[in-house]
Amino acid sequence: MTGTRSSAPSSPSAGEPQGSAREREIVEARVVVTSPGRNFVTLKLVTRSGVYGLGDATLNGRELAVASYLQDHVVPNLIGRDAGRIEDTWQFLHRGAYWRRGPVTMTAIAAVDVALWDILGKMAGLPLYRLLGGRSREGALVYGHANGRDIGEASDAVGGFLEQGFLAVRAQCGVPGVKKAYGISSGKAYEPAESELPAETVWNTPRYLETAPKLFERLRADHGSQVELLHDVHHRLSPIEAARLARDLEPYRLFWLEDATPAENQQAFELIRQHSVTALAVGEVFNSIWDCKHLIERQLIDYIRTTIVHGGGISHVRRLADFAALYQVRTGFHGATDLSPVTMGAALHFDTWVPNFGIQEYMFHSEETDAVFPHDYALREGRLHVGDTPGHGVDLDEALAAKYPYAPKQLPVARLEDGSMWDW
Ligand code: CS2
Ligand code: MG
Repeated sequence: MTGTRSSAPSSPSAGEPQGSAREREIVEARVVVTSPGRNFVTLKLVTRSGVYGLGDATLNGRELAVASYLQDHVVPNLIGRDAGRIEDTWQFLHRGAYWRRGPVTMTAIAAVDVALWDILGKMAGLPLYRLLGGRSREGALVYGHANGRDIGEASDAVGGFLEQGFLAVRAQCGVPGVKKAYGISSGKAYEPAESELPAETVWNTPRYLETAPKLFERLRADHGSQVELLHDVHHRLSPIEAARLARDLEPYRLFWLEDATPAENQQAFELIRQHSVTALAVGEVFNSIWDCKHLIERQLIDYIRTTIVHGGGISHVRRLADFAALYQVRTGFHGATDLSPVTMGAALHFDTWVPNFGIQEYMFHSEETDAVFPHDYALREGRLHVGDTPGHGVDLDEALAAKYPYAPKQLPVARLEDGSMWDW
């Protein structure tokens, strides 16, 4: 899918300063959908000078909705624009669309924003973190995903991460009587969007509330007090159940308890806070500062998870992070495998700069994905390090990408044992 201006990219004319308005003109925009193991949508913006930028536009299970939003409604507005007007383009796509916010819109805006920051970095010859204000730390602390069908298997999986040098690990385990518990998959790598139509799973809150504290009791007994442990409830509890779990987990000193209850009702977190001092993280499904304004202002959470791709890009997430800093809320960006290496690269530059950094989620992409998106970030001793390639440091091999056609896949759904729909 492409949009072009009749004149193709050409070399800058003699005498024009590097990065002039003419050189910065966007002359081509391509939306690339590829499935190297899983679906990814990428936006490529090309300037007259030939410098290009890449932005991730992947929304798991709704990929083509964002691809169409970009192709049909955004790309025609980009051709002929000055790639250097990052803020104005953001405001144009957000304010100017009239229909604001929402995951599809904000993911599309993020793709444009990140591609423009990438172009700025490449034209300036600077890595993205330097454009943002420079390095605040040497590397970004990351957490890996340890899963097991039962507590013993989950503990072994945590041990495996510690052997690889991880300092922080998220742990999930099967729940007796629950088929296909969240976080546990049949294959080796965890990948929830497994089938063309959503897989049906069955949820049982009482069994889960019994199991989760036992998992963490065992993990502390097996692995000691030094490792940072995290856990994701994946939005399944009511506020009072979430409060009970947060209190029951207190002895095991979690780094965070994530998405303990759905957060559309931001006030719900007041109840959890009244009952426990377990640190709370929320926000991977948010896409705007307005989704978490109350949570942050009232200091109801400790970590905000909204990351670049679903939160309107660097320009918006930077505002969110600055706002969160006023309340000592730190970042803990979403980083599951359904966010492409382009998002991971951009997020890591952000993590390298942002003063109120907490942690970064990191799951290994498949070899096929890594080959389609060559990048220069690297894991060393439990931290991810960005390189000094100008821009965000992640590229797209379009010839290889073309070999992996889109394959429709949706996320699972959950029901209670009586058949009622529940939050997955
Ligand atoms: C999860 C994700 O990483 C997480 O914390 O909540 O695995 C989430 O289920 C997927 O990103 C959904 O696409
Ligand atoms: Mg999560």
